[in-house]
Amino acid sequence: MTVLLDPAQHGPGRHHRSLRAAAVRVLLGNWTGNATVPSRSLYPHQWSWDSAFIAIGLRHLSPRRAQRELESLLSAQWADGRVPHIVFNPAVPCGAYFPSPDFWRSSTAGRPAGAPSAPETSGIVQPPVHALAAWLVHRADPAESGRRRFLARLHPGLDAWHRYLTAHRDLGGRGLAAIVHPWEPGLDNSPAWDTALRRVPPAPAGSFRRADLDHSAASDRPTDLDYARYVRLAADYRDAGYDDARARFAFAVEDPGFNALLIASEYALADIAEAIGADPAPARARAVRRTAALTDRLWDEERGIFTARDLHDDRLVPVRGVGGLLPLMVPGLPRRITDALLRTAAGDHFRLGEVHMVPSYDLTGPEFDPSRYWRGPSWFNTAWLIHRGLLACGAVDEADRLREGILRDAGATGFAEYVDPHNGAGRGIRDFSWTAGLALDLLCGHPERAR
Ligand code: 9WN
Repeated sequence: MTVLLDPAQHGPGRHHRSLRAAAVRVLLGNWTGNATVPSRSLYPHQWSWDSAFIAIGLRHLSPRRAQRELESLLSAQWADGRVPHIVFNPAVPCGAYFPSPDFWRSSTAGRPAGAPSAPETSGIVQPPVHALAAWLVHRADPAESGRRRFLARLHPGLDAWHRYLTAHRDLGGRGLAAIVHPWEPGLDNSPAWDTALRRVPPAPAGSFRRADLDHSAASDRPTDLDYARYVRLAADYRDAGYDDARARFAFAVEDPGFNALLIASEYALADIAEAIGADPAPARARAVRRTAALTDRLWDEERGIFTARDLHDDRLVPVRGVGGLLPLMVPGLPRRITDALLRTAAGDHFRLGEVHMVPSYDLTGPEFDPSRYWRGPSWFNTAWLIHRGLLACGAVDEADRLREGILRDAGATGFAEYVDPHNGAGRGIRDFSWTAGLALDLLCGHPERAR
């Protein structure tokens, strides 16, 4: 049963205690014995960046379980280094989620690219937040981590993952990782992908059946036309054997959010390397090079935000999305850029501090919709990332206000998937795992905040 909490009735101290208990209940309820599903109904398998955020929350509950969350994800890693965006649970009926394992066919179509023979997985990826998560999990209990040789065991896989993105996904040849499907940045139907997606011929209507609408309101989800294009892109990649050199990508975009998270994770990977006595220099060098490429390629001076670059015409996409604020987390950006980002966050397009959390898309943009998925609603994971970014930039008051807002919205909506930025009404499904995990993390404080 979803529990709704109102701080006005309980007072902040009691509210936080009840919120903590409720968040723990969600995480325990969504644990499958090996990993955590984002949602028992809508997303009944393991998702890549969800598991990273969930582990960040689980570390306060059980560092051991947080380690297993990441270990189980990496045990499905492909031999070419990619970490698939979904790891399917064979015990769940095939039709429970679409696209299902028999659509992706990883163990056969993906075999030449190094997919494991089991479990079945998808063939695309999601943002590489895993090294950051692994480092935070380690820091929660270094003794337990050391006993289980957690970092030493995870390091080769994380390193291979970053090398895959560097070697296979630099489709523009300028030092940034490209996404080849709107599901890859995790911000699936952001208006930032609209122009690139319009070039993709949709899969025929009736050639697939959406399972998402069994669990969520159609007005909160992507349209059928978007879905038909997602299906076409994934099927084309599959039919090219998920081979990045062979595939002809109808959709290829350099996304600032994806690359900012990769940079943050490269620094975490360097910390991990140092902790286990390996060489931190390669990861650090990659982070520095990628930061320069991010600024050269994706900084939009006129808009005061990072924007995506469409590799089909090599032009910046003139859309302000929350992914463009995520570089606030990137160490070493010029102060002039972080100051401009802070102004943009506080200005009319995102109204940080005035609306609920951080809208996924420009509040004044022509496509803004307060309910539909990534086209306006505020999400908890991007708010958590921006909270870290604000702290890193020294905007402590703004960070503290955002933290309080995240906790209020999480409790008031029963850990909704996302919320209407204007009135905080919950949208999508409830008891969503990363909402619970990241709320728990903010409630427990950051052991690394002192760094
Ligand atoms: C497709 C699991 C995932 C998140 C994504 C979010 C949504 C899937 C879907 O759910 O995407 O990957 O079916 O809509 O957009 O960020 O990882 O929670």
